[in-house]
Amino acid sequence: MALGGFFTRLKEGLSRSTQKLTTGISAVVTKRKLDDAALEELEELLISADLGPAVAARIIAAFRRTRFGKDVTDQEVKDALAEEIAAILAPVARPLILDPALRPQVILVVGVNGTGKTTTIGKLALGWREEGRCPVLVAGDTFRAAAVEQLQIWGERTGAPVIFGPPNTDAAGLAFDALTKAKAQGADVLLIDTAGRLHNKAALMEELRKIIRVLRKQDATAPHSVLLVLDATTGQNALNQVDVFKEMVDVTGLVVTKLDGSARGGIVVALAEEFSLPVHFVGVGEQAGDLRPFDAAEFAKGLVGAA
Ligand SMILES: Nc1nc2c(ncn2[C@@H]2O[C@H](COP(=O)(O)OP(=O)(O)OP(=O)(O)O)[C@@H](O)[C@H]2O)c(=O)[nH]1
Ligand SMILES: [Mg+2]
Repeated sequence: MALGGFFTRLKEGLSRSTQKLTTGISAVVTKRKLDDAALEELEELLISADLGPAVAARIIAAFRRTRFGKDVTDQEVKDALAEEIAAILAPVARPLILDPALRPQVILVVGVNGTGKTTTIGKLALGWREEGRCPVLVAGDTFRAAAVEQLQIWGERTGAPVIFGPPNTDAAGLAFDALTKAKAQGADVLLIDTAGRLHNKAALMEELRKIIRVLRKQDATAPHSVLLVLDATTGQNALNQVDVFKEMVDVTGLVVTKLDGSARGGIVVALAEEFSLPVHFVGVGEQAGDLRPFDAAEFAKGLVGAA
């Protein structure tokens, strides 16, 4: 798809977040100078749009320096906001690049249940297949039969082999075997799906750590990426999820899904500010083509309706 096409898709996906911000901006700046009261309202708006208090304070301080007491239009405020937001996002907008020297590059996909792990794996596999790479998928969520089936459907759609075991197989053992097979096949990427919910946090931590321990018996550098998938509709809760998973495993990057179903796209800005973890991809729909590399300027413009 052409880049222009993607920007349209991103804008559509972000429309609920955008609408919330733009309606608010119009209400604040219409026929008014950017005075103390207006800046305060703008700050509240940014916080309510999930950008977080630290980001909101920083943006308002910049506005105070450059535009205080001036007559401003909606468009000027949106453009300036987009610029400030893009500057915050730029350092975390880092693509997930496959290292051709790794055969395979092992990617562990983690996150609480329902955030979009399995769907994201399917979308990634499709994208890489289209680039002529060979991904292999592992159904590491072995507790639910439906989880295995869901990954198999993606396997059929993308032509990527899916490695799975009988119900309740040990996920670490399965991952170990999958790595052996993927190596033998000369696969480029091994994408490991994991369970989002175990009976408690300690059990989930033990399971994830065991998968990593076992993989390292074959490849001391594995997993090469640990992707944490976050659901934008959960808003501020996504921040807690990063804290929890960072404690369990060495998260290397984020994927933020369901931006299309949410007015909480600002959470990506709060995540960037708080954790500085790379944001590799954003999900703006359920379809295979709806996972996109994260672009700071595009996202910022889409979010505030600047373009
Ligand atoms: N609208 C929208 N829906 C999404 C997106 N990503 C995933 N979904 C949907 O979210 C639901 C949950 O996705 P899954 O991929 O099953 O999530 P999961 O993390 O694997 O869930 P568990 O296996 O239960 O832990 C599915 O209905 C997906 O189609 C997105 O970017 N936008
Ligand atoms: Mg799943």
